[in-house]
Amino acid sequence: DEVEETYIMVKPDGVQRGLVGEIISRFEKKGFKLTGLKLFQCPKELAEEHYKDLQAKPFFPKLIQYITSGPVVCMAWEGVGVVASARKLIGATNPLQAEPGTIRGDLAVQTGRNVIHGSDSPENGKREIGLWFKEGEVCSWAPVQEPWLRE
Ligand code: YYY
Ligand code: MG
Repeated sequence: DEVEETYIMVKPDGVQRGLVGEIISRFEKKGFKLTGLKLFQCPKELAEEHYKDLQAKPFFPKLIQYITSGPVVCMAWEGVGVVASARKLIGATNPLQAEPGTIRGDLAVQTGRNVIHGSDSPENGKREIGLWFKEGEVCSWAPVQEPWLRE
């Protein structure tokens, strides 16, 4: 089992709706390690780079408009299997199809306002943390709960 990193972001609707604490809490309680955290107003160029694989999609301009419409909360989380597990905690892209108990399933109703981003692979986790965080903004630390999470 590999230690992975994932980039998690509360989108502007999640910040505006006061869901930041609730969302961070779900990852904390699961037992993952927070290694980076900041509130940030994203420039258009960064949003376009982050979503560059979706450049050709018809919804791309609206997506960039949405992500840059207010501050986001940028997070880096670390753990064994954290990438796939975070995607499960987040739920399906369309919140109406997301299972109850997931973040999108519990807290959102529309794909265009789905409150949170999570990296889709360990490679993209590294890439996105590198995009959104500067050198020195990601911390390496040892949580005291570690022996109580893993035998
Ligand atoms: O990884 P995830 O966020 O679940 O979905 P992606 O397919 O990577 O799309 C990124 C982002 O784009 C999605 O969270 C909302 C938006 N989007 C959209 O507005 N309309 C679609 N039909 C598909 C995606
Ligand atoms: Mg994606």
